[in-house]
Amino acid sequence: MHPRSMPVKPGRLPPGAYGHTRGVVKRNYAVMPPEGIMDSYLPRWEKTIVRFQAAPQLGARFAQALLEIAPDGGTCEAFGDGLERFFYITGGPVMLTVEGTAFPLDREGFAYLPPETRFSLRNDGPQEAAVIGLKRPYEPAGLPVPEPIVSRRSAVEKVNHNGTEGRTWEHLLPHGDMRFDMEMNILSFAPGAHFPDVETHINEHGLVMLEGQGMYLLDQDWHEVWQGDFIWMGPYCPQLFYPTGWTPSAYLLYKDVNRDVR
Ligand code: UGY
Ligand code: MN
Repeated sequence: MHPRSMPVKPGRLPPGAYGHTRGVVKRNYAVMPPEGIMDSYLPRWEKTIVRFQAAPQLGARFAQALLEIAPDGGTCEAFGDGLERFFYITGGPVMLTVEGTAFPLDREGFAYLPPETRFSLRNDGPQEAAVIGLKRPYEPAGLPVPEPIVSRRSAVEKVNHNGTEGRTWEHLLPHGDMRFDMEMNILSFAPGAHFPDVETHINEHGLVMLEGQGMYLLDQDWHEVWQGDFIWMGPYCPQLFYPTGWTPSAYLLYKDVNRDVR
């Protein structure tokens, strides 16, 4: 078969089209298609490929990675590092143990762990599991530290903040609760729905395309993005998304919130 007639995995270039990528890293944003994010291996993560999407080395103030956990792999992570964590399962099942209580989590399950939480995340199943893992230093605000949360996407209400047809938020963490210094939201767009304005804000974002595809304006540049892509948006990066195609689009979005500037 001629290489150009071979089936192409979505997001991949046809064989022979070497040296081309949709990936870009700029001062205040980055677009990373999954196939180009290289593998790391960490001491306390057994049988796990860690694909770092965001890290302080990029300019981000959080770290995010796609964790590909083989059967019988995972972590009993270190504590006492002052980091809060968020996990979102994109391919399960996995077993999350929080302070001695075990929670089986399947695709679209998620968890928030405040700093100093004792936990383990293991793949006890027969297939590879995939988990988006985010960590960052918790910023205290003179309020009680939040409790751990373990839940699933289907338990979260879809809200429409602006009364705009076809555009919804799922707030995976309690919205407006000042104990939290971060939000994790799923934003969904029916074909044709988009935000009215290009937004520019002090907060940064880590974004994973969960469904569909679309065009993202980042700073002055338009980028085509698909399911599986990662985007980092630094503070004050002008941004706008509109979906393309006939199916809904959705992305998981990290945002630092609820804290004053220093
Ligand atoms: O909440 C947000 O900042 C969101 N509207 N940003 C985004 O989707 N890029
Ligand atoms: Mn935004």
